[in-house]
Amino acid sequence: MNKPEAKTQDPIKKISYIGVGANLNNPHSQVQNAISLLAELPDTQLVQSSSLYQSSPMGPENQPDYVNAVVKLETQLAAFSLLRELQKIENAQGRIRNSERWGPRILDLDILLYNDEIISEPELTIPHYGMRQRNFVLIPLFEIEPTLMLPQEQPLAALLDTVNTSGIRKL
Ligand code: A4P
Ligand code: MG
Repeated sequence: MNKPEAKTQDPIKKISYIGVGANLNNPHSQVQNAISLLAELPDTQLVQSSSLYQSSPMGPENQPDYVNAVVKLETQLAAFSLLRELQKIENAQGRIRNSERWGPRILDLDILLYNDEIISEPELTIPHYGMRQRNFVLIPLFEIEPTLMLPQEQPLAALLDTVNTSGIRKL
């Protein structure tokens, strides 16, 4: 009877999609570098990454355009551990947090989805609270996973139909 032991050694892998965004200090390289670092996370494999997209800023208009992408990970990290790993990458790339809502940033890494789990803590909300309304999330996500279903049987393709697809272009 070695089944339980085998399970401990091989915890179930979760699929998680990460939204990557940057609009300061050469955002194109910030995003590329972040994707390389995501590929090196412990107990995690990078399955696929989308193209990079240039998008006009959501929020204050007096800030540079963003570069956005979405990455698909397979991970054995718990959701909160994954969040901490993402924050380490943001900090390593020199992100300085200020209080301006939706203000410019060197790098933003958001957990969009984590399997089909729903988490509603202030520190971690999954699905990400803004993902259903943001073309710079939905378009790259659709590029890599066109048949994706969000929790509660919500098809990604149906969400994409509801957003404005102007102000974003593939790089
Ligand atoms: N947090 C809760 N849920 C999550 C999650 N699912 N993933 C908490 C990551 N973090 C999550 O995040 C603030 C807190 O959210 C964290 O401490 C974490 O515990 P933050 O990264 O420090 O702050 P933030 O990203 O500035 O806040 P916010 O409100 O998440 O910003 P948004 O909504 O991500 O907007 N325009 C374009 N075109 N492209 C962009 O990428 N990004 C923003 C940022 C604004 N405008 C943009 C873009
Ligand atoms: Mg964020």
